[in-house]
Amino acid sequence: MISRFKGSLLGVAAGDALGVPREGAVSLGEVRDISSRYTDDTAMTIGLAESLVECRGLDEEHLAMRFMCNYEREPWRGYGGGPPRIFHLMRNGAAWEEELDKRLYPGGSFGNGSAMRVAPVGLFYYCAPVEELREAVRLSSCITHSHPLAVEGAALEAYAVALAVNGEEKFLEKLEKFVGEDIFRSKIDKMKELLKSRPGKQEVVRELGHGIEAFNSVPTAIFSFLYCSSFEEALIYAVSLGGDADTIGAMCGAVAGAWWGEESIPSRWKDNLENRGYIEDLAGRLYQLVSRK
Ligand code: F2R
Ligand code: MG
Ligand code: MG
Repeated sequence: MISRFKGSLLGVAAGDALGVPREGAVSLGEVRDISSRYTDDTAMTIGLAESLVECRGLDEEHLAMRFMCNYEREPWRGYGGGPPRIFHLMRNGAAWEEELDKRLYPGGSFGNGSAMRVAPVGLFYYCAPVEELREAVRLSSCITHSHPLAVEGAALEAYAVALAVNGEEKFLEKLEKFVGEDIFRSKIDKMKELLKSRPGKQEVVRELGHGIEAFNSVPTAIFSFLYCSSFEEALIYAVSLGGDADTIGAMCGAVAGAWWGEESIPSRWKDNLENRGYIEDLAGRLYQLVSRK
């Protein structure tokens, strides 16, 4: 179990760093080695794990402050457009509870920023009732992403991590029962069709998307995990789809690492991962907390 926890958080960092050179790419080329630092995906995942560990559960106020302080310490991590503006508003006195993303986007943000960081919630609630997991995801998302489609994307990703930690054989069936929003349900239907064939990458991108929106990237990351048969293959495949490659890589890595465990991550990747020891330590502390519950 501890290997699955470590695999998931290291998986986020590995997919993120592997995908960085391909972020924004329209071609379908491959990257096989990590040569970059991790970005906002991993930085925010670390913030969420730190807050869960320090508060022994989800405390939105603590989490909002941790996200803001971590951003202020490392603003150069390649954050999306919305979160830095929200953190500036907070620093200038705006209340984090006010769903500040609604000041930036109509109805709030449906970017994938709350799904890319959500793995620690999936780990922490891996054996809790699904409604508890869903509520914790909602609280963690709304600080920066209150749009229902962002919350649903983050919930789907967190649940996928929880199913993977459990080594759930009926993974896709359970995901199908869990999903609430139509756009994600239709992507899961497409995913099932694609898994029956050997689709080209262009077709996968056309059907599932590879964009910055939660609904155009969370299903793609989960598909990449389901389509491949090892951690390494899944991550190389996920980032080869281009588009929001670091984030699709990070979200695929969270699930693949939880499924295949830390040992499945190639050492040539682990050895090159920035802050590997700290990320592993956080995963270990999260595991200790959960195993004492
Ligand atoms: N920002 C990036 N990559 C850009 C390149 C970075 C560069 N390499 C550098 O070094 O600086 N990556 C990161 O951002 C993504 C996560 O973004 P997040 O946190 O969701 O941001 P935001 O601003 O909330 O939403 C992203 C875009 O989604 C569209 N959008 C959201 N809600 C919308 C709405 N209601 N209506 C219309 N559009 C909406 C907008 O285009 C937002 O800009 C990850 O890829 C991460 O890696
Ligand atoms: Mg990023
Ligand atoms: Mg990205």
